[in-house]
Amino acid sequence: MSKILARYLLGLSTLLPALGMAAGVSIVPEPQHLQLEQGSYRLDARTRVDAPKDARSREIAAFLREAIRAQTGIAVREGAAAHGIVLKLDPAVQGDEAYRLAVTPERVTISASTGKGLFWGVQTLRQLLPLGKAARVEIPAVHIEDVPAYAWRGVMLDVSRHFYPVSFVEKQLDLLSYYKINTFHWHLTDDQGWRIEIKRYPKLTSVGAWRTESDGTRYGGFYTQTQIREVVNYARQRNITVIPEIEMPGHSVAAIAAYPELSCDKKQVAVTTAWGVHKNIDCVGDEGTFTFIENVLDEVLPLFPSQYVHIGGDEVPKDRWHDCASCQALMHKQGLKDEEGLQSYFIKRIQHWLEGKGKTLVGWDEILEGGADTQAVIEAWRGADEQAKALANGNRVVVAGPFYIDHALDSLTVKDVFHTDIANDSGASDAKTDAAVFAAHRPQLLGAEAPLWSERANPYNAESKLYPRVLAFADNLWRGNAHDDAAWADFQQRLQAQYPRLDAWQVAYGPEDRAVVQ
Ligand code: TNX
Repeated sequence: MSKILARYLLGLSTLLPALGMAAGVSIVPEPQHLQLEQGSYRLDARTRVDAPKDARSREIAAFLREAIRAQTGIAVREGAAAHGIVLKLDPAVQGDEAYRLAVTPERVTISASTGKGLFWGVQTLRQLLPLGKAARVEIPAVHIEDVPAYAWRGVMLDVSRHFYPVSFVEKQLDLLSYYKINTFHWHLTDDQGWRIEIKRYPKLTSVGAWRTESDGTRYGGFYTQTQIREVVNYARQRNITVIPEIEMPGHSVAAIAAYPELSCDKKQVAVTTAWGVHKNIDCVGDEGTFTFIENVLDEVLPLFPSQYVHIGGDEVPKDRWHDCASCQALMHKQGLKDEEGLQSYFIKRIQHWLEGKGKTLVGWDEILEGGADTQAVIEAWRGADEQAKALANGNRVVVAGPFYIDHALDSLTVKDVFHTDIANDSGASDAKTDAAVFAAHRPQLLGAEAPLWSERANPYNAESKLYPRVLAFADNLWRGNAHDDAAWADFQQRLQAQYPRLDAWQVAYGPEDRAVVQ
């Protein structure tokens, strides 16, 4: 018996008695309502997939047909059939990402009011398909009504500290989408490398994308605009929005290495190989800095249809602004109290420019320093106090702090990720006050992101950090309120049943697959 098959059977044998479920019904993230019915639907070469005529529905139907072929070997064709799979746009299924999936012995029906819902219904159906090639397969009869608790379910990848090829990124998009993650935050620039082609500033990639390591080797890489478009489209097909992050005014050494005039002292520097926080930042006192950033963003925006644009804003040491005459002059002219005021001025200026282009700014929680405009979305990474501060200020919030999957597997366990309740954080310095703020501002909480920073991650070990924690993260955010021990026990069972699927895709997941199933 193959290792894959053995593990699959093991997964099922532990699953069945515990949940009283039919073979193969084990879904991550767990649907909000799942009812097992009698019998099963037989999928074979006679099966047809019927979809509405609009472009997105047809694209989703084609995706489903290809997924069935890849997983079972069965080639199902397009078209209506008495005994078929039907995708239906139905306004009665309420919720932007909501869907209904009904599998009966006669047919399979996926209904949703949007293409997003239809697509998630397809992803759930894929999890109901058994693994392995066969001329026909049985899909257990079920009735599922499903909708996510949080609208923003993201994973961030830092491609600056280490570079990841397009093939790696696309494989992750396949996996993230399979678990209904809908946001891919692409951290494209940082001190150690600029990774996106900007035609007007060719040195950003000819210089800024490369660094000389301590052993003398040249390390780097970047994505061309054509590649970026390809990835964004690949993600779109899979229900994932790509949010670009262009870091400013800090974490910009690679940009400064390419164009030293961006810095306050205008000195030539090299792309750094040192991790951490660097004092050499974009110069706020120089108008040329804003011209540069706007020109860069003018090329970035058309590549990303996303409503949101992330501008970083984290870890901005103010030393250089303190020592810079034009920065100090600007500070006095604007009537700003200190350098934090300058940071707030900088961020607000970029924000208003982005708003003029119809976009919404996202920044790390440091953009609250010196005062943030309430229209900005705050990504809270430093803890519950910052999360509370952002909520109380009136901003919408995405929580990242508890989900740093670059951290070691024993310091952030699968269980930690599963148990964290972003709407009721207990890690605050003044937990009581924060709890009240959290409760009062619940609608401003958009969701969360799991960031994979890459100082210690690279294409060879990243999957061991991402999986299986991303599955716990996806389950957490989709369900929203299942954090107790019974939910954890149930998740562990469902997780076991996912390993054969991850094996089939050759995912090099982390060692937590050895977790004991109680
Ligand atoms: C802090 S989180 C950073 C990153 C690092 C990370 C390492 C954040 C907004 N900034 O630049 O990669 O710590 O864990």
